[in-house]
Amino acid sequence: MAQPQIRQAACPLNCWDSCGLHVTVENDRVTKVEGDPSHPITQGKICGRGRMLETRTNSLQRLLHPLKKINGKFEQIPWEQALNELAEKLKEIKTVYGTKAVLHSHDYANNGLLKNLDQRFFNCYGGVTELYGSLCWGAGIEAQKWDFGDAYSHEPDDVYNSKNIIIWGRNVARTNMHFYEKLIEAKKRGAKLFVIDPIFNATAKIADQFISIKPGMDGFLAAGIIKEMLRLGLEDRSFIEQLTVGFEEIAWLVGSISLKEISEMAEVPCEVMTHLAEVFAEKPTATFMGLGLQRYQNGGNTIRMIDALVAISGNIGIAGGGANYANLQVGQSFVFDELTLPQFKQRHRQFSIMKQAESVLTAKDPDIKMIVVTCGNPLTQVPDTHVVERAFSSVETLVVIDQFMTDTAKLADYVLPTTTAFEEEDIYYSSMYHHYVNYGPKLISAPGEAKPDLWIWTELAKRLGFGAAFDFTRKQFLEMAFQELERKGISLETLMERHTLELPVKAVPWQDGKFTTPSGKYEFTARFGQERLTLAAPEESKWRNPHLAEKYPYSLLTIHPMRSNHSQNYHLLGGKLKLKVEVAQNIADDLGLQKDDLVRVWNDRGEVNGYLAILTKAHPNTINIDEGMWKQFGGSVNNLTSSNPSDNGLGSTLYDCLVNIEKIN
Ligand SMILES: Nc1nc2c(c(=O)[nH]1)N[C@H]1C(S)=C(S)[C@@H](COP(=O)(O)OP(=O)(O)OC[C@H]3O[C@@H](n4cnc5c(=O)[nH]c(N)nc54)[C@H](O)[C@@H]3O)O[C@H]1N2
Ligand SMILES: Nc1nc2c(c(=O)[nH]1)N[C@H]1C(S)=C(S)[C@@H](COP(=O)(O)OP(=O)(O)OC[C@H]3O[C@@H](n4cnc5c(=O)[nH]c(N)nc54)[C@H](O)[C@@H]3O)O[C@H]1N2
Ligand code: SF4
Ligand SMILES: [Mo]
Repeated sequence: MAQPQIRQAACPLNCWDSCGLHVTVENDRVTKVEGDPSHPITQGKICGRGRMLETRTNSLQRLLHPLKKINGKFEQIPWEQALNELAEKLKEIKTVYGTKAVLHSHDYANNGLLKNLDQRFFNCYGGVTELYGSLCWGAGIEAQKWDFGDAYSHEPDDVYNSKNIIIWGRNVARTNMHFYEKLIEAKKRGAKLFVIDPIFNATAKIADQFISIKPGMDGFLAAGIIKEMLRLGLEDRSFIEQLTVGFEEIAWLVGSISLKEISEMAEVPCEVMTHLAEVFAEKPTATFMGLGLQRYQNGGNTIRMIDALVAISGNIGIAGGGANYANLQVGQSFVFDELTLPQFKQRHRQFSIMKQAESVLTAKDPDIKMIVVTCGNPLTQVPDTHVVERAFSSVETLVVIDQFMTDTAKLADYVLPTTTAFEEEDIYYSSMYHHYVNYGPKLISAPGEAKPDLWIWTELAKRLGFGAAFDFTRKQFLEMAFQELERKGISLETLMERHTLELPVKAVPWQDGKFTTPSGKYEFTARFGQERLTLAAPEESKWRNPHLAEKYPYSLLTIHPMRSNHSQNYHLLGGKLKLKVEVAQNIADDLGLQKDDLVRVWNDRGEVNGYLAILTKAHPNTINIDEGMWKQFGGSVNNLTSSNPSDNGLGSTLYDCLVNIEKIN
């Protein structure tokens, strides 16, 4: 028996934190996953989802062989047959209908850099129908591009320079645990902490002040704070005059509504807005936005209004300040085009990721003949599940590459088993929070016939006549993406040796006052002839849709689960899982509902049944059902959500959702 060895590795999960790991390996098996104490940001601590990578790797539910559905039942087939048949189909589609008849449906279930090579495959094939936008953060990213030119955050330790810290719709304690640790430390060092959220979450519990808000109304709240700031003369005149354009427009906009009206709509008292104006003016004040905040039809405008508040208060480009949302600088360190070869794409069509199902059902010239799903589980994660199910069942060939038999995989004609992170080499980073890239070596062999995604692309490429494009080792692919970094003296070799490296990004973005907008300044105004910054309520609200609001009086949030990364862990948790419907106290009181009652939550799109829990101190008329649940455990809450895109077209409206609720037997 070999002695257990502790190896350094990296968490692959789509998460703010991108942790360094210590993985115990014994006889070609992973037996434990812990934190790597030497990682500069994550410092030896990891969450339950990270520890469960052990269960995920060793699970008896892993897919071990290629499967083909024959007469409605899956049968095991050899890889050779699966690859030959798929290559034949791809050739035929290309000749008869053109390559755009293939849809590549993907998400970002794995943060590995080499996961992007699926695009290399589809580009070399000739270009397929791809998805644009993002269910996750699309509205906010686009909003910050209009305002600043890009979406950049301050480096993690800069929070220790802040006098005030505003956590605006980010569930830090649950989704971003290392930032939570920093918040506790910043508080010890004297910073004041404010949490703005419809839910009194674990982060709210450590706040100096919790501001409860009606879901989707944060743009109004920001406008109210700006209004008070201008009334009290607290704005940063020199920043506004020297470094921005369009201030008159926003001053006019906030002047077009009274503080009282804002207070009534956002359900936040006037004096709270006055106080927050003073807090923002007491610089430096750092604002950390979450992603839940912008999953509304008005999501782009919400983020723009919050950006505007941060700008007007003069908290841009200063240590301890910032409109922190995402940190795209991190990913921009790598040369993606070398990996994905966009120049080989001859034909091209795009569907909105939100509307992918509707688009599949209505596509013409050509219609969709094949869907290939990678790093995604659309049947659980994409809004409006019924339509997704119809669309994904409607095509001639559905191919799903996954590690487990997910709800999406169950619909497939071919299911291809893939490796988990410890069975392949890659590097991992997240453009959400910190700016360290981690190396994840291959630690163990894959079980059964599971193969890396890259192996699958390579084998298909050989059969389709573009094998040369994949004739590289994993290390050579990583080197391609590292070209820019090598020029700056940061080498892949060093990363492989040290396991984590700091990327050369700006610690305090926009400090030089040079923005990457067309005007070179911060822009309160529109870009590219797009809509002006506006004050808009959510689509599903009494202001925009009074009939709907009468029928469905409650706002449904579908936030990220504590113990699972989206749909990735539920089947591994064990025990009897129950779908939990969390409601604000007033709903339980008004409807006479009690804890553990079986309830039905419904709207025109669908329904979900689950057991009631009370959300203490949540904003009135708010309900939450965590996302990611599999059919067998109660079903995805996306049965209820809308596939409409956000105002700027690039984000989802997953939380812009009205429902009703009743007790059932
Ligand atoms: N445990 C766990 N952690 C995760 C993930 C996971 O699945 N599980 N997923 C990872 C991924 S991919 C992402 S994108 C991030 C997301 O990280 P977060 O942005 O922190 O989480 P979300 O669940 O998207 O958003 C939830 C927060 O937004 C609040 N919220 C919702 N609507 C509004 C609103 O209108 N106004 C305000 N002010 N607040 C609102 C919710 O009450 C909640 O506190 O988390 C990452 N980390
Ligand atoms: N209602 C509602 N819906 C949501 C959200 C919400 O807040 N509310 N959040 C949205 C957000 S922020 C996000 S980011 C998306 C996430 O949506 P997805 O990325 O689709 O969700 P996951 O469950 O993380 O992963 C999907 C599948 O990828 C597989 N997978 C993991 N690693 C690999 C790999 O290396 N290769 C391959 N081929 N497959 C792999 C997993 O086994 C899993 O089945 O969901 C969105 N959907
Ligand atoms: S899921 Fe996030 S917090 Fe948990 S171990 Fe992975 S990177 Fe760290
Ligand atoms: Mo996400």
